[in-house]
Amino acid sequence: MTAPERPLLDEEAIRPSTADADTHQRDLDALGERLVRDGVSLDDVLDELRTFEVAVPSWALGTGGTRFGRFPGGGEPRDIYEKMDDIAIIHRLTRATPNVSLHIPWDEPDEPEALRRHAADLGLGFDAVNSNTFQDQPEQELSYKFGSFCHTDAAVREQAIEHHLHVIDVGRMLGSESITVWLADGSSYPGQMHLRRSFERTLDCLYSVYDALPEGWRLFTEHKPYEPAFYATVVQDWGSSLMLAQALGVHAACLVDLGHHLPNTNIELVVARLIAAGKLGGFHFNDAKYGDDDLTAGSIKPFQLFLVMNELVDARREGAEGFAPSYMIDQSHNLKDPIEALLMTVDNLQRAWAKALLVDRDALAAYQEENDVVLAERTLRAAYETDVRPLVAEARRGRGGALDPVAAFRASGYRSAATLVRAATDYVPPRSL
Ligand code: LRH
Ligand code: MN
Repeated sequence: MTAPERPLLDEEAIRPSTADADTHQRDLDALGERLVRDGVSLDDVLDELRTFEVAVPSWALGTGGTRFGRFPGGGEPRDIYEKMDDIAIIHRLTRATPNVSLHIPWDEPDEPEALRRHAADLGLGFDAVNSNTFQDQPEQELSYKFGSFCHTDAAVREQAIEHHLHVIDVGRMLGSESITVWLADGSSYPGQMHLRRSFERTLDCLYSVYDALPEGWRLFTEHKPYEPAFYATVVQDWGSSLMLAQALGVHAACLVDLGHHLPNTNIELVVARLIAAGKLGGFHFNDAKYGDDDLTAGSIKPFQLFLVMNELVDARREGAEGFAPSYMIDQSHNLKDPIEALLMTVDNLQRAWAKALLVDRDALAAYQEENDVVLAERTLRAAYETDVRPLVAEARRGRGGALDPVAAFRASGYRSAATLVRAATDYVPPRSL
């Protein structure tokens, strides 16, 4: 397949004006002085900040929608190759998104090897691949209406296992080393499904997938309280996910989607528990006000995002056993330009991570030991209330990225170029949406 003409990013747009560069340097120097006063080395924080990388989901580059409507913008990617082009722009501007998380069959490549080469040309690789037994595909024999791994019909369970083995196969050809299993399986009415048998059948099927994992691969189980099941979801909460990961074995771990928690759930505590169990496999970063809203990470509850990052930096600093989470985004962009939304997301994640790096952990530990509630809280807040924008901008600039990715993207005219190149033919949504 010949790669179609591609919209290019005007490199000039990334270079900051002299005025912007001067302002940035002044802000950075001022913050640097403040950090030195607190005994923090700017360079050490910058080095640690530059280690933060997050994978972009292949399903978030086109306009998302709800059952009520979808309002596509112009110049949207028409296939997985154009999605990779757009993700390369996000990585060019943020220097923090070198990997893509692919959803199958939504973005299944006809030729995995060709896609792997295209990605490599763009400096991109692949993080976890995602299975899909929450929709029936046109050529599919048996329906997942009443579930997949939890289904009472062994033939349906077998079909779902086959799908997961196929997803692993595609992932292996792309160079991925993990699979995320989110199951929509559940019931919407009391009595509809046996609550223990359905879980046992699910675990039984996962054993078959686990046993098929290639060398070095990991399997992530993703919990979710409801939707599309509205009474009981088989993998409803972190406890159910942990039971599965512990039963499966060392190569299984739990994935935390921030939007998959009932209101007022203390998500940072869930993260701390999974770290303690050595079973924190990774994240789907996003934000939510009510349900699984898939909004821009840090846009609704930035303090909660900081508290989650605080648990991660704390575990990382301590060298917690088996701590190697995969950071991935999972969002749906109904209103914002998908690239701009993802640029904002990466910036918000980098900021939350930077603030967590600034927590004076020795002081905090001492106040916690002494049960000095006020000074313990103030120590955490001091880091959260630090304006880390110059730090995050410098981390990007130091790796050739943009000081302000959204502003650079707008100035680049990439979207209007894409609209022309992609011939205004509306984005062909995955057959399922
Ligand atoms: C389920 C979920 C899951 C993906 C899907 C796109 O709500 O979070 O991670 O498969 O969104
Ligand atoms: Mn998710």
